Amino acid sequence: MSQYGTLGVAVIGTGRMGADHVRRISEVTSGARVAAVVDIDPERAKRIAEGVDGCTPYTDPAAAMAADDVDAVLIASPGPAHEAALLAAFAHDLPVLCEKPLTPDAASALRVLEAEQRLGHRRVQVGFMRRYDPEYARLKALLDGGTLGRPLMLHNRHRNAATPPGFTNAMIINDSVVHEMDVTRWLLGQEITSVTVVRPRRSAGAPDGLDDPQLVLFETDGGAVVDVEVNLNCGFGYQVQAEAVCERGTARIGDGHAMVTSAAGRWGGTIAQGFVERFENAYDRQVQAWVDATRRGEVTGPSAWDGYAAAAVCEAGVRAQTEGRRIAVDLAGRPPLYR
Ligand code: ISE
Repeated sequence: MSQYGTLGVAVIGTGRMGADHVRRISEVTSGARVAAVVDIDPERAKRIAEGVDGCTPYTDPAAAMAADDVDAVLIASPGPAHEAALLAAFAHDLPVLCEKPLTPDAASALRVLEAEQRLGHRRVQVGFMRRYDPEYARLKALLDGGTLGRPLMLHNRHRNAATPPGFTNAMIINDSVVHEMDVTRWLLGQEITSVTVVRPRRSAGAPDGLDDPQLVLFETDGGAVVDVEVNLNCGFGYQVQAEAVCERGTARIGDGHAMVTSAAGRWGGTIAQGFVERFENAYDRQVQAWVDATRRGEVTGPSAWDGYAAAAVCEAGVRAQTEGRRIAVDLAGRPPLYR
């Protein structure tokens, strides 16, 4: 690819997120095209590739990465397949946008960090897309500006209409609360030092075997306390809200007041029904930022370190859930590449 040429992206995994990224890169993103799609199901890969000009289907990620027209990789396969795909991308020294999780556990995330350090330069952006949501970005700018003083608490609400079949208690932490782990670290610029999980009675709306909702508490190395209501079968829609309580004021996002109607003696708005709808803009901006940075020869956004730190906090979170007590986060030292 020339410096100003179109970036040829291989999309690894064509499930819900992967297929949505293929559509996004083809129809929304500028400066990039989908050069390859990879899926273990050859028919699915072929079907998706047929819909995109000049796109080749593969079943093996390494084969796609070796292709001449592939300049960068978007990993959207299931979490357990990420480590192998990341290491293959490093072997070809290709830039990567990796959907969360970086890998499913802290030990494998550390191996990825070590491999990236052996390369000697950052290659990975992790798909913590909330950082690209305009409301979160405004909250971050406000906190960084310091006019409200230091942040003391962060109240978060993470509500989904319903969980998909097979959703487990560990997934409440690893799939859902992981987003608040990342935004807490990012918004506050602090590391999470411990996790506690408290559970009210189960909602009648929770499927068998799932303890939903839960209240998750983080403490940070900057002395902040953060709570997360994670409520994944609330029935009424998808809501993600955050309120920062600072020394001289508070700031809240996620109320969804983009449009309020008044009619027939009532006022109100609508609630998004899923994360693809609520965060569509954030996904678009995330991929565009990755493509733009890659074409400039830069790596920006959440790093492999952020992916590892989230994995370490998730491990504490799952233990806090099962052991019913406050668990300290076991975090390795931050290597110079990520400072
Ligand atoms: C899902 O994997 C996500 O990433 C969504 O943002 C989150 O709201 C949902 O609970 C997760 O299952």
